Amino acid sequence: VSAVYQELETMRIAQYAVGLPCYICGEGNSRDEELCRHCHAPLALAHQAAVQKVTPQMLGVVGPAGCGKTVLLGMLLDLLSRQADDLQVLARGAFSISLQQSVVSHLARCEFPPKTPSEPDRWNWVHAQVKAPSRKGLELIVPDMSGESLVEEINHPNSCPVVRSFLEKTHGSLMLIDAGRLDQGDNEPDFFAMKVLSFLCELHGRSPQRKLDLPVAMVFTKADQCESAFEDATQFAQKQTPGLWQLCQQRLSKFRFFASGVVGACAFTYNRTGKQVVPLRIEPRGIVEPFRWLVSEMKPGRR
Ligand SMILES: Nc1nc2c(ncn2[C@@H]2O[C@H](COP(=O)(O)OP(=O)(O)O)[C@@H](O)[C@H]2O)c(=O)[nH]1
Ligand SMILES: [Mg+2]
Ligand SMILES: [Zn+2]
Repeated sequence: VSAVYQELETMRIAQYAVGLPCYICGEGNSRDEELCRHCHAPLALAHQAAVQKVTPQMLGVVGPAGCGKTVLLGMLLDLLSRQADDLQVLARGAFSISLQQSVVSHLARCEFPPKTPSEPDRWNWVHAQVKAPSRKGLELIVPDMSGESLVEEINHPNSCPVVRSFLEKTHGSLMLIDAGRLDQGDNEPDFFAMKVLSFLCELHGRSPQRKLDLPVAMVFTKADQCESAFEDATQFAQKQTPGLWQLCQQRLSKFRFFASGVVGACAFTYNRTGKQVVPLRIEPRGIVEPFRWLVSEMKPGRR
């Protein structure tokens, strides 16, 4: 005969009564928890929001695995936290620095950062204050989500609830599209972007007849591999992502195309795990522009 020990449910209910609602999914948590037990978002977000006057807004960074979300986001934060420019970000909480630190330290060693884990409890989240001439007192929450989780949630609703809870609350989105793949004749990035855009419209309760007013910056990443995206991102979109281009016209009222790249040159090495890409020169281009546009388009205090 084996004994079964079971936690008393009433204990949990007692904890909820004095507990902390998660800032992302709204579920109750005990105060000493670090991550939300329902969606794995850091509870520090809720602690910080509770003592702040300004309600933070959510910015979604979406795209399939490997399209360059982690690198772009880390680089963006690094550029904006150092520059004495009119646009600046200030990390709130130590956890908000991890992403930037990981990306920058890997690039400095001529490596790309490792793949983002698909488990939400291992993602990096950023909570930052943004100083911009176009917006006073903007606080942003940005998770570095994994592409796999986004696909999972789109294909199997509620399999990764944090993706849904978060994207429902977004005030703006950065949609990343791999220009390197498009340039090689692969149309998968076009299909993926269309799928994500339709998902965003559904989440924000838009029927096909009504346009979504959420600003979406479409960024062609790895444009260092195809200069034509840098020359004219809009023309590149019309030519290389005709499906997405059409859908944007029909479903969005605020969108713009951009191109970005973080490296000047790459080399390739081969080892046990296969082909490795080695960044040779770090030359960020077009990283800040999409963000600057989004910040100026995001309306204060909506949703
Ligand atoms: N040439 C080039 N390659 C990039 C760039 N950004 C990312 N990559 C490549 O794309 C891979 C995936 O990037 P990552 O940011 O981890 O993608 P994520 O899965 O969307 O977060 C990296 O390991 C690099 O090989 C870029 O700006 N230029
Ligand atoms: Mg990633
Ligand atoms: Zn939660």
